[in-house]
Amino acid sequence: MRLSAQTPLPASVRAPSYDRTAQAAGIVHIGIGAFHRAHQAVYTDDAMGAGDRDWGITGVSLRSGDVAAQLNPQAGLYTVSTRSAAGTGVRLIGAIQRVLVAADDPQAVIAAIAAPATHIVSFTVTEKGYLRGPDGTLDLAAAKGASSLYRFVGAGLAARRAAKLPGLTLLSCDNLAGNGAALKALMRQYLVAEHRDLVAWFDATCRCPATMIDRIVPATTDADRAAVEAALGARDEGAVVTEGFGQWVIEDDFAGPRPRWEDGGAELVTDVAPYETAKLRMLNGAHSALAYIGLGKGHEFVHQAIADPEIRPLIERLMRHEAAPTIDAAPGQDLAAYADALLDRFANPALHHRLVQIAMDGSQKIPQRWLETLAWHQARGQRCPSLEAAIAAWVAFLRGDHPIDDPLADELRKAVAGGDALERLFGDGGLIASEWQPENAR
Ligand code: CS2
Repeated sequence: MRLSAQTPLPASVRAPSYDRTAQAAGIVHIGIGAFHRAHQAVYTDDAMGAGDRDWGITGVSLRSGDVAAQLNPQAGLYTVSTRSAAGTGVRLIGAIQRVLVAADDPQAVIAAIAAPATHIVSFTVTEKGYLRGPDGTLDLAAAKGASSLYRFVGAGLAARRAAKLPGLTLLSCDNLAGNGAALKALMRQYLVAEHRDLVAWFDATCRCPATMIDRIVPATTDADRAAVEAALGARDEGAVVTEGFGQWVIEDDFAGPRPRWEDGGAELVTDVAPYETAKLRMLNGAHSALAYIGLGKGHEFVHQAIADPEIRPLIERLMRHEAAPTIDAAPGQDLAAYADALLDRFANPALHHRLVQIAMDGSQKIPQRWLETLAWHQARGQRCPSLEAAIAAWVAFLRGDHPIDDPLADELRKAVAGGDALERLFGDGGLIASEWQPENAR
């Protein structure tokens, strides 16, 4: 039997405490993958559970119909399982109302963005979804393509302005450095090219706050769905599995109303940068290093790689001695304690987080995870042995006899074929624009 609003739930499973059918949709979320369902949707469910109203989420997949097929027959309902050594908790989330597939029904997506009840359009489209060229500016040809977020947001904003509706908050929840400013600059570049008449209105009425988003969410497996079915007594095709920990730090700069996400534990601050930089360089930097070094040594999961006595000291050094010194900590932000907590999270034996999941899209992730740290130290005449080992492991991974999941896969394969791989990847005019110059790291 498929999960539905009528499914009798076991007492151990917490369900939404609010009337789902009485909520307007205040949020359109583009990129409705597992991360969003385990993160922002849970904070939004908490806000509505605490009495805030009309923050239902209209999910959008730009291309694939998979999530729509998982969630729509379940009226948007799905479970989040939190797993730790102590056991598993299961909770039913009601914040998502429906899922649209932009490739099948583009007008419905534009109409959702242009709806009067919508105040926020948020994004988890992964690094490559921002369609940046090598210099970080918008790849305009790609942005005009059928599955570009910019097309839908541009058309939705045009419809709002025509209808004299207020502007929107565009909320990037991806692991880009300065994600709010980055989205704003890219969106603006698109509008200048395609909707010039909207630019002044966009500047005056829309906002793009920065966010630091954090929760480890492995891809759901068939075994995970079977475990949820056993616990629930119903089949949940949209189930997601995650850790107990979650963190969301948001720049408090919204165009209009926003959910009381602080009711779910989100932190609203004036400057996200110290949190975002620490997260990208320490957590994500360590993750990518664990992926390439761990795969090179035959490991499959993060918890196995961090338990390897040859890898763990290298990861500790990366976080504590290479990444942490580059970060201007906020008052009260304790980077040593942060590194301790990250090591515990990586070691979580109940979370089967595949290293290959983290290894994908290296060309899009490595600049903000490793290269900024390397450049910081290089400017001070210092080396980073752990990050240099991670770079060597990435090159070895790219040379390996397996498919490379990366938008630059072909170019990367060519770049690493010869003896000057580092130069062709990171040097002047290399594939990956970088302040870090590899000349002394060969
Ligand atoms: C990971 C992230 O796949 C990856 O690249 O490093 O998805 C990571 O799990 C999240 O950013 C944690 O918040």
